Amino acid sequence: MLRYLTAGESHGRALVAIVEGLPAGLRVDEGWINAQMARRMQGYGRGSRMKLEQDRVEIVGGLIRGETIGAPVALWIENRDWRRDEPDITRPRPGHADLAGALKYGFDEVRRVLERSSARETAARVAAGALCGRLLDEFGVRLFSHVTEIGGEAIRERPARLEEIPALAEPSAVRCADTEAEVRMKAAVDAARARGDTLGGVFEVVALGLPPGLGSHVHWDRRIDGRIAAAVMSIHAVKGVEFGLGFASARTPGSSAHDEILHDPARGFYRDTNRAGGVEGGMTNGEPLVVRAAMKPLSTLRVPLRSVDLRTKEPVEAVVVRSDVCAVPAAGVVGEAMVAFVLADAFLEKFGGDALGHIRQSFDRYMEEARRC
Ligand code: EPS
Repeated sequence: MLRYLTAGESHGRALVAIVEGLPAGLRVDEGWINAQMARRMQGYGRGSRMKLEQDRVEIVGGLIRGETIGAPVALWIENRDWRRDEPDITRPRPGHADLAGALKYGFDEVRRVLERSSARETAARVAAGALCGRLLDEFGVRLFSHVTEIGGEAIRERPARLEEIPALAEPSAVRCADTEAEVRMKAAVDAARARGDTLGGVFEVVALGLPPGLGSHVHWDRRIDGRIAAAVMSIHAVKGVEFGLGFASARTPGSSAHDEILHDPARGFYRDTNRAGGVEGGMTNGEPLVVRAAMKPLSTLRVPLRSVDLRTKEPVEAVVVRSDVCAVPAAGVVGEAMVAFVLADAFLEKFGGDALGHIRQSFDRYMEEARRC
């Protein structure tokens, strides 16, 4: 079983992540992880914190001579904006964890909530997810993400082939593969900033090269789409998750909602469509995994909404702290990390997990059988 924990607060000493369950023999270099960390910091509309931080990972356990040893891998991310003590905050923001967190833990102020509930924590998730992506990369599985909507401005064009998306999306300031939509998205962010508002949007995560049969139909908690949905939904500000056609499948007749099965001796089983988004019956079906997430606009507004002071119970304006105008591009990178974690866990569940060589033998044997089916 693959698992990971994160710890650390937004303005504390550091963020840490521990990933337990990776096989021995996996080559890891900090450069691979730091490249993902840097991608998370980008994005038109990101806040000024990103100018302060470097978000570089230090691997402080679990590697010897650049290879995993089957032991937990410990990651350390310095917070350059480390503040020894910060004033209490008693004016909770609608939309964040502030009020629910204060009620849950019996706080009369929300500093002790927001420090941990901050999206800063996603830096640790990206570091952990990068290790999982490294494992998947060994077996030819490639993950990427792109933005399909910001503030109601949606893409109108998309490349005919999924594989073409990264080359178009990665250089984009909003990580969008449609250059015309990028202009509309950036204008929407500028307009939101000017009126002291924030914007959400939609990002899509794609995994190519997946074997069929990750997850299982036999029990509710083993269905890969349910596990991925939970992981993606756990990302800050995500309010909806869908696969393939997603919610549109509710309005599509069966004759146009499923992917007809074809076979070719060279390719084996394949489909000409992928409305299922790569998952059927709770298992990967060998087609690209396509999952999208709806992200709500960030909760800190320069023109704050109404709130109530936790101590005086007087009507007040919600607190205004440093924040982003839009973080959808960054959330896509976090989405990649969360999907990588679930897929790597399912991969180890199916192909074993002690040493990379053992996994490869099991994987190669299975793929040979699947081709002969
Ligand atoms: C973020 C770090 C945070 C925020 C932002 C994203 O740092 P700070 O609170 O010091 O500015 O900028 O978090 C939020 C917008 C939020 O609502 O939690 C990061 O590292 O991604």
